[in-house]
Amino acid sequence: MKFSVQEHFATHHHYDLRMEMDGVAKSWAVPKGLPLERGEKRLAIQVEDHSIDYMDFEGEIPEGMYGAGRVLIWDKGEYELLKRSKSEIKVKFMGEKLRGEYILVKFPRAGKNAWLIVKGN
Ligand SMILES: [Mn+2]
Repeated sequence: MKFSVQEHFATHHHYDLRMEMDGVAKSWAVPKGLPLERGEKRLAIQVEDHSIDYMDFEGEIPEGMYGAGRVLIWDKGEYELLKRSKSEIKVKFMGEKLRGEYILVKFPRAGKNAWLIVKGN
């Protein structure tokens, strides 16, 4: 399965993590970017599923359209799904920048679609 992280220069600069799952790209907006140090946590807001094709998109979303601004691929590669439940997704990323285990856990305190992404081993 593949994943990608798009850097998105929208009104609010953020990163979009996308993971191929159930035939779609499950997607999270990560305002501060993905954690790179073990134990580091970042807020990740789950957003609507995207098409798998969109995972490779780079370019300019035109002014006036939702998400207007430049999109760049920040990282991409394969991942391995290690565990998945309603409230926890554990993966192993094999990208250029993201490598090793990452755990997404639901974080309802920060809102209905809020998760934390934590870098594991
Ligand atoms: Mn975005």
